[in-house]
Amino acid sequence: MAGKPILYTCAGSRGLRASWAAEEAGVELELKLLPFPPRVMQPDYLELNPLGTVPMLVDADVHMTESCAIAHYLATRDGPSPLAIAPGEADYAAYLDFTYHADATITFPQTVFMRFALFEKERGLQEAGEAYGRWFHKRLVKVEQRLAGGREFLCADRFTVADICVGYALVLARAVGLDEGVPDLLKDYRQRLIGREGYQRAVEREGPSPFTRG
Ligand SMILES: N[C@@H](CCC(=O)N[C@@H](CS)C(=O)NCC(=O)O)C(=O)O
Repeated sequence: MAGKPILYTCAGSRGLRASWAAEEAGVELELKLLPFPPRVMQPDYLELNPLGTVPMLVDADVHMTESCAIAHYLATRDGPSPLAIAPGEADYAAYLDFTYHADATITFPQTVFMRFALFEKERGLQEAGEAYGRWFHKRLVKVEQRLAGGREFLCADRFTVADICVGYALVLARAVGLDEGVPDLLKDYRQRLIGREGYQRAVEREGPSPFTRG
């Protein structure tokens, strides 16, 4: 495919799943860093992405707005990659399941926590926000059980996009004050992930962010 894919993102947002996957896969991205939240701070972005959310990937006529899907796309854009698990390979179904699980089930309660317990306290819904924080902790059980038998990574005994997608949620948990309820096993797993050069390059490229500081 001609030209570099363009990633519209805010430093440390869920777009990090995409920029991290690109670093791991060796895909060169053009990074367009927007102020947060772009819907307010950069209203002309709504012409490109009416949702106003980040990340958004533009790759020729490809337009994508889901961080986990973008991470998978970038990992496989230039051909099969060990970062993804192909149909027919062992753990294919688990790979899909954990990749989708990362945002739909784990990051979802984190974002409600952030909105009501941190960013919009004036709405008086702080208690509801805190309840979502506790719900996030409960929802870590599936990843915890998966790793409990001594697995280093979630699927196929190797690092994949599923680890990137779940790993981002654990990075976010630490940054926004949700780390107390994160089991030690998952903190160790996070350490393994963020020690990777691909993660460090992606964070460095995106620059400082309240969503990734430890
Ligand atoms: N499911 C989408 C959610 C995207 C999303 O909500 N991103 C947040 C940043 S992490 C955002 O853009 N928030 C600002 C807003 O909603 O205006 C994904 O995984 O990419």
